Amino acid sequence: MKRKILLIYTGGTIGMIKEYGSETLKPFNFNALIKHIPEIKLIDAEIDIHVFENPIDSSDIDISNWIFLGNILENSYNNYDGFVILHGTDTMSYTASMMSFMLQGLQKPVIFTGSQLPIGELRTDAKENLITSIYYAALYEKNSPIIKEVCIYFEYKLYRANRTTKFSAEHFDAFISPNYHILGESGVNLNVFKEYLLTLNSKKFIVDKNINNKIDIYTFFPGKNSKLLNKIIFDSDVEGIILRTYGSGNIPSDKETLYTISKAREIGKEIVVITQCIRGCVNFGKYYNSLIFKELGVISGYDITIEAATTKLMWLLGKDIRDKRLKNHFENSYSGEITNKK
Ligand code: ASN
Repeated sequence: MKRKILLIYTGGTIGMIKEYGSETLKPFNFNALIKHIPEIKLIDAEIDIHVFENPIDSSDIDISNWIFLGNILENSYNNYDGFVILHGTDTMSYTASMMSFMLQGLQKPVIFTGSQLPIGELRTDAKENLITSIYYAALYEKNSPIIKEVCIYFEYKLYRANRTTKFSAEHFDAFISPNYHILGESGVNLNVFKEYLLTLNSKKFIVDKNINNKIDIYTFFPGKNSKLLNKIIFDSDVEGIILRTYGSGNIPSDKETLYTISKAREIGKEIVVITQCIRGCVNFGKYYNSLIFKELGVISGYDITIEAATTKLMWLLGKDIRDKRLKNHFENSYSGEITNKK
């Protein structure tokens, strides 16, 4: 049976060309570029294409694009067996993570992909990424989809989207999944590692589009002026702050920093602690320098990526979840984004 796939083109290098007389890449009409992949017609699937009216470099992605994408998926969900979303690599992990939260009760494959070289270039990685993504989106067994979650497919690997981070601006292998096993690998065969996939949840499919972007990220570094933390907490309307701490959740133990964090909790500012390390996990109280978070009952991001942490916080705040409930919702997995080690 031929599977129906919706291919959504948002922009990114995959569909860019160099402007005449310049070396700068800009988004181009994708319908014209798709002609470069005649192979697409040979795939045993029915493919419809939805092209964003104004394709963008993914550094221009914002909340309105996420809501727009959510609307497309909401309106077309019942008419397709799988979805492939072409997106720039720069912020792909953010958009794909946000979709993994917005698309609650998802029971079909949603595969993000893109490329490091435009589709029109001889050495492009776009063809393989696009064609194999379509295959993964059309992968069914006994009339039921094998993948029921949001993934990124890139350079022969299938990842859980909300576990990825863009790792290289140079290599074709642009993404890594530092704290979770890959979900599949394509070689001669199209492999899926079923034991790592999300298992079916019984919730009804809904697209939950409420997002609150009153958040910020604060990165610690040795020598930083501790008054800056004070400023971001007291002189702004941010409701949630993600602290990018050292190692397993450690911060400087000077009076000003500790006072600011306690005061922030007192006035209801939400704090999420993640680590600057690519791999590993936050562990409050392992060292004296993270004890304050344990004492104040601050939210631990455990092994979450910065992309999943920011999108998850925006999404949970958008649902008006606060305080203890926020801690509980953040620290537990919605779509496989976090390993709560408690
Ligand atoms: N700047 C591009 C983008 O994110 C990079 C890419 O797609 N490889 O849209």
